[in-house]
Amino acid sequence: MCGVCGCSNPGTGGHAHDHHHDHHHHGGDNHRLLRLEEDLLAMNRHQAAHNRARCQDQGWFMVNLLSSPGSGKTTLLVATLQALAGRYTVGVIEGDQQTDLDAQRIRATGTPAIQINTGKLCHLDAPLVANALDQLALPPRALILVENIGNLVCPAAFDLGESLKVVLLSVTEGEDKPLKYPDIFAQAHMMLLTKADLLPHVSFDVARCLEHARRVNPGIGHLVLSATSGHGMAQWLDYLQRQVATFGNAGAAPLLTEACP
Ligand SMILES: Nc1nc2c(ncn2[C@@H]2O[C@H](COP(=O)(O)OP(=O)(O)O)[C@@H](O)[C@H]2O)c(=O)[nH]1
Ligand SMILES: [Mg+2]
Repeated sequence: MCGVCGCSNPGTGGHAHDHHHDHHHHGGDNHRLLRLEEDLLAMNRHQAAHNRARCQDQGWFMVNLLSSPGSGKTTLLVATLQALAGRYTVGVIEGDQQTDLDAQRIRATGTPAIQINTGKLCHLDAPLVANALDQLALPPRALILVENIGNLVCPAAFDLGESLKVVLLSVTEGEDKPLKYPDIFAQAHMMLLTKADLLPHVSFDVARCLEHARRVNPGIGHLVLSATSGHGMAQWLDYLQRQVATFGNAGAAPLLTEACP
């Protein structure tokens, strides 16, 4: 989150927001902001633990997709849903500050989607996801794909109760991003280098990017793919299905639907 202003608490402080101050911040204010931030994160952790327990009870495998805006999250989701059609019961939670454009793209595949509009908030949090889970009302044994708000900073601080964190980085964004925004790469299980079809046209060193990512997270997985050309999609789908199967084997019921061939 915005560590300076507590951006989910309008009016508590400030930068780059449209509230105004007629005073200077003093030590006391900073202390109060820090307390607010700690309280907020503690509250989020508490709700995330509830979400995780609920997913475990229901046999729901929840994936959190994280990236900057435009890296290709929705395009990858649509391609994934089309490729996996009929294999799983799936629900999607779409986070954006405004509009339900992404939810519409998802629903066009026949998959139920809940759009969360966060307004000024720059990340999804666990209470918002709990509410979306209520609305999705999925049956037991389902796959839940969450598209977080496009942002490489704030979503890193908010556990949603997911089982898998996947960070997308498109090859047009530069291989230095894991070093510049280490928190999100440090937490992710998997890094997807997207828009691989553009590699011939941009200066992006895949090996270097991987080296940067491993510097902040030695255990991070990686795949190079393009949702539009299909390059690497088979590996991504295979990875996702293996994660789902592992989750099933770890105690929750397997997620394959009756309709699965
Ligand atoms: N060339 C190319 N463009 C892509 C690819 N994936 C997404 N895009 C484009 O990138 C833009 C942003 O994609 P979108 O999925 O909306 O990104 P999001 O904001 O992360 O959800 C759109 O114009 C997509 O058509 C890809 O694999 N290759
Ligand atoms: Mg999107």
